[in-house]
Amino acid sequence: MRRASRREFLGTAARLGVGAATATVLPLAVAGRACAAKPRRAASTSADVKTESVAGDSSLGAHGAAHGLLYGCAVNMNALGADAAYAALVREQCRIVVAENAMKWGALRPSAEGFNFDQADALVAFAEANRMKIRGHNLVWHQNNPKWFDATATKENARGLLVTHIETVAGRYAGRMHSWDVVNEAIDVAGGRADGLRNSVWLRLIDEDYIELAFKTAREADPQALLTYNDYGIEPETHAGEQKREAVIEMLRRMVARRVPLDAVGVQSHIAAAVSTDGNKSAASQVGAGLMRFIAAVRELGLQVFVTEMDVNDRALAADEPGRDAAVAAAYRQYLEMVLGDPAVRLVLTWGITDRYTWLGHEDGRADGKLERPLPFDAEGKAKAAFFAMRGAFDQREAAVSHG
Ligand code: 9MR
Repeated sequence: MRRASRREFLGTAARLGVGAATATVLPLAVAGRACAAKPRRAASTSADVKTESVAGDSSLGAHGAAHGLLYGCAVNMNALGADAAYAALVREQCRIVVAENAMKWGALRPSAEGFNFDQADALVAFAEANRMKIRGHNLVWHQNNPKWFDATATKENARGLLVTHIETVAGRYAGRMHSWDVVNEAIDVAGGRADGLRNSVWLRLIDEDYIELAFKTAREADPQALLTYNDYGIEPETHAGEQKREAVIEMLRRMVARRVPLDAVGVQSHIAAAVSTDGNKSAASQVGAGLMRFIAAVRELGLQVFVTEMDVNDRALAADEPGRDAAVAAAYRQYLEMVLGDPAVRLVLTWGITDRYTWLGHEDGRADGKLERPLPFDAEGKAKAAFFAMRGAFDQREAAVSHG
């Protein structure tokens, strides 16, 4: 393809919502062993790339599949029902979907006795109509439990509540789910327990074997779904990150030793882009060798690794959009090139797909009040530099890894 002139490039970049500054990518500091051997490429280098279609064979889903990866995103069910362009974008890009909220207790359990499957069923129907796989998120969590739960759950009835919930929910979709996050975010080292387990409502009411009970019940309810332990904070190359990785891997080892039915570990991957004023500092939450050691340890336990909730928050960056988009794209590329270097990683989901519906900013957003730009598509549904960075990272996954 003929290289576009700069003028053409700028025009195309503007149409696609990609800033011209994507041509200059911030140098990145972090190099895990897996990516150190690979030639570095800019997050989005060629103007020609920007003129390509992003649909069909050019989508994230198609490029992932060509390299042994499933790509998909978390779906906002209110948007799916109300915004046709959003639904079309999810359909165009994703080979797998997960409900951002619709399969949590808070959505499914209006009362202690009752279930409301309206939104969850709608997602399953959407996915099946479009031949997408479906991930369930989640069966057991310390957050998003309904109000009646706090008033009703006791040490006497907690096991029954947990088992009934899992049997009913996982049982309803049995045979149709790619995977289930059975237990979400059970480790909290700061809580001070020797085993690092979070002092959650489930731990308090049942004790630490709630985890085993949940996985066993899920396996019985849906023997085909890949059962997953999902957590955040595993990524950073910090002391807290290392402590979290150690506590999670120790818990996984105990589970495997006790033959708890477990197939995969979800590394949520909510990372941050950061300012790189000195040319080599603080990009991408300082991810690196610690995370790669963790992934290798999970692989050695015979488990798969899923990137389950990726996004790149831009709240530390100055306001200008091209600069933010370039830094976010660089973080995606660096992170994905690194983790996709390990053959245990089979699945990449972003937590949303367009900036329009990102969860980021609801709590501690940008100080300047501007919308964050953490996802591959902007609020108008145009592919950003992050899209091309992701696709480039998928394409760089080595043949030996993707077919191994
Ligand atoms: O994005 C989700 C947001 O809309 C909900 O209000 C919140 C509480 O249920 O959960 C968010 O999703 C979280 C996910 O379920 C677990 N990992 C962290 C995600 C972001 O907070």
